[in-house]
Amino acid sequence: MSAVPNIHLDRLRDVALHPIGEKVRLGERLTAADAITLFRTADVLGLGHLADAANHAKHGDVVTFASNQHINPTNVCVLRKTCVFCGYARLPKEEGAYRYSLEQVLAEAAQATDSMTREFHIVGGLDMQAGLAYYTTMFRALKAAHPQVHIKALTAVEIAHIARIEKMSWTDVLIALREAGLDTMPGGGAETFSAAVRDVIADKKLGGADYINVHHAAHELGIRTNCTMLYGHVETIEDRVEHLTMLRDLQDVTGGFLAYIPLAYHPDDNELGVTLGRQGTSTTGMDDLRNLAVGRLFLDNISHIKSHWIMVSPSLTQISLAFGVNDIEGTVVREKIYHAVGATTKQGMTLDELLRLIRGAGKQPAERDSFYRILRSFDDAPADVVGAAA
Ligand code: V47
Ligand code: SF4
Repeated sequence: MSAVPNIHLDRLRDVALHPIGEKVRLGERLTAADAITLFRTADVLGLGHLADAANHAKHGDVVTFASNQHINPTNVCVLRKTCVFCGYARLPKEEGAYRYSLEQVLAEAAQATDSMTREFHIVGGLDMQAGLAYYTTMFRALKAAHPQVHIKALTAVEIAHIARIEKMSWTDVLIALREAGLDTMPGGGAETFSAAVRDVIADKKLGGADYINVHHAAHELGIRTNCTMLYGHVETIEDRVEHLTMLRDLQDVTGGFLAYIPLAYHPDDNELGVTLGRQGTSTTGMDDLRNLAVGRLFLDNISHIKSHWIMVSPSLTQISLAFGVNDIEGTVVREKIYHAVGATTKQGMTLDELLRLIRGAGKQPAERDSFYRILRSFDDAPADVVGAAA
């Protein structure tokens, strides 16, 4: 589906949104200045209308999810002291440090045998003891035990880490991982690309340009990836727009990004949250909606905008379905990274809960595979607008 966005200028209270609404209707690309206007406008419902119209023109009322299972094989990370926003990582001998053996990974993955899991989402720390062989062995064993399950694994930062410890190029690491079973890559590790922001929140981490370069190398090999932006910490609106511009520019060249997922910063149990005096104070609902809506409008070349209900809550995710979002994080099963930094949401959602959330927004749920192909639609039941069980 790709129709003309149905924009009603009279629904935009902020007149500064009118020329942007015209551009969206005509399918014209938004400028960085437009994105700044969208981030700053007080007319959040007007912004939502634009993002909803752009989304509806692409995807109609369909909202997708994948039946996935997160596996975080190691929380040991060499950047534990310098990624000050992270509450998940540990030094090797620190209390709470863990690194799964192959048997432990397989035991955790075994839940996929009797469930509807179709994707393993595997990310972890930059562990000196988890080199190329750790992951190739893991992926081969997972594929042998669960041949039907797609492996979405390792952020650009983890790929660069493996390349460094193995003294290999990024491309050679990616080729070896693909041979072992890697299908696609998640979008984590991007944080906010601005060098000034990285100096404060992650000064030793792979830089923004190199995050882009690793994804470029993956796309050139035909490995599709997701992309993210961590927001709600010390970044400015201009930093956000610079970040989105870098993602859009790479997508113009490769077309390799499947989805964009804005990640809301959680301030609990991490050094940055203490420094900023933000413990217990997450991003606001309006800012979460703005990030999703601007992603939909500015990233005109990335089809799928995903809301991560674990980070922003199922309720906000449901509302975001009227703000440009067409995909929501799936069943998950067990999540560690955000629950280490204050997420109070459940560790996973059942199929019935996901269906209820989507139908309650007046949308049509559909299960997708990792390449966003629809596997089954659930459009047989009426919209659950009054909140009865699905
Ligand atoms: O890169 C770490 C983030 C990311 C915090 O591609 C934090 O489908 C908030 O890769 N507050 C890793 N965020 C997670 C990841 C991911 C998640 C969901 C979907 C996809 C996908 C990928 O977690 C890290 C970092 O940006 N993170 N600490 C924190 N305190
Ligand atoms: Fe390590 Fe990633 Fe946490 Fe940084 S965000 S400390 S790289 S696990």
